[in-house]
Amino acid sequence: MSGSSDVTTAAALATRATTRLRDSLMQPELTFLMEAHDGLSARIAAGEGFQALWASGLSISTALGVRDSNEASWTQMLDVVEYMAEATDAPIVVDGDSGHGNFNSARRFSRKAERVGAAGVCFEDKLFPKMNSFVGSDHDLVPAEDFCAKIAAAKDAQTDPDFLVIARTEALIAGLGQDEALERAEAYRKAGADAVFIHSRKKTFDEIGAFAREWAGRAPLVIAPTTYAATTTDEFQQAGISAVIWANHSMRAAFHAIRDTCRQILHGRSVNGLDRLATLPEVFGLLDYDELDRSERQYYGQPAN
Ligand code: SPV
Ligand code: MG
Repeated sequence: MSGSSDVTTAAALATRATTRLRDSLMQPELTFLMEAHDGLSARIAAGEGFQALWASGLSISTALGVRDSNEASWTQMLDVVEYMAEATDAPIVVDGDSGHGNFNSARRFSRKAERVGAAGVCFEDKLFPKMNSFVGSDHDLVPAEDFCAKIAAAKDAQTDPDFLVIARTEALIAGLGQDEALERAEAYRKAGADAVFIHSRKKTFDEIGAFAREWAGRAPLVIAPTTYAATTTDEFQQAGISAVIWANHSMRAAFHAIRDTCRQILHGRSVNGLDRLATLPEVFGLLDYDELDRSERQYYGQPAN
């Protein structure tokens, strides 16, 4: 890395994570938020260069071995987010589900998310307990006014002016159509949402593309192309999308990697050939074990071993 890019990186990191995320969403290039579900996946994603992270409800729940239906409590979710925030400087948007109750639970969640180091929260307009958007057909929404109260309360609760509150409408997931989705998104924008997350479980980008055309840039638009994965990011950019959440990809990658390793050890009776395993020096490097040595020398004045 050159001297001048060192300076650029240091200057970028000196800016608060909240400000970096807000600035990133406001400029015309796509922002990528990579899913992370613990400190390790957060370190890996940020280390690879993702600008921001998505603390996914689905992936954190899955990593905890529970279902994405508010089986983990909101404090359990934020305990994980705290490890993620300690592990990286990358801005983190926390999946706040439907706010874990009423306006008061939503604002308490949001305030606590900010305290543990998140750069923003995202709430969705489903009932509590919510069910993951890709499971079954039971996706009833709360009345738009109730959800507006959660957004307004969360905005009032933030202390950092750049902290983001993202409103997610599940109107398309619930089969309520474009008009309802647009009406809700507009109401949430007026209630103070900094950005709108429009979700779909269609296999093509069509319904999101149609929404984006009508929305016409009223506020930054966020998507999670889990099912319409064949669409290119250029198409998202041309449609005026601001941010793309790769919502569950680390968790799904880990799922197969862990399972295949278990199978090979159990049935192959050997770890030979498992060359995709991380080496321990790689692991120690990522977690900066050397820093302990350096600090020990600094504080005790002893030579390193
Ligand atoms: C999550 O990652 O938990 C999300 C996105 O909410 S999705 O699972 O696509 O609904
Ligand atoms: Mg979720």
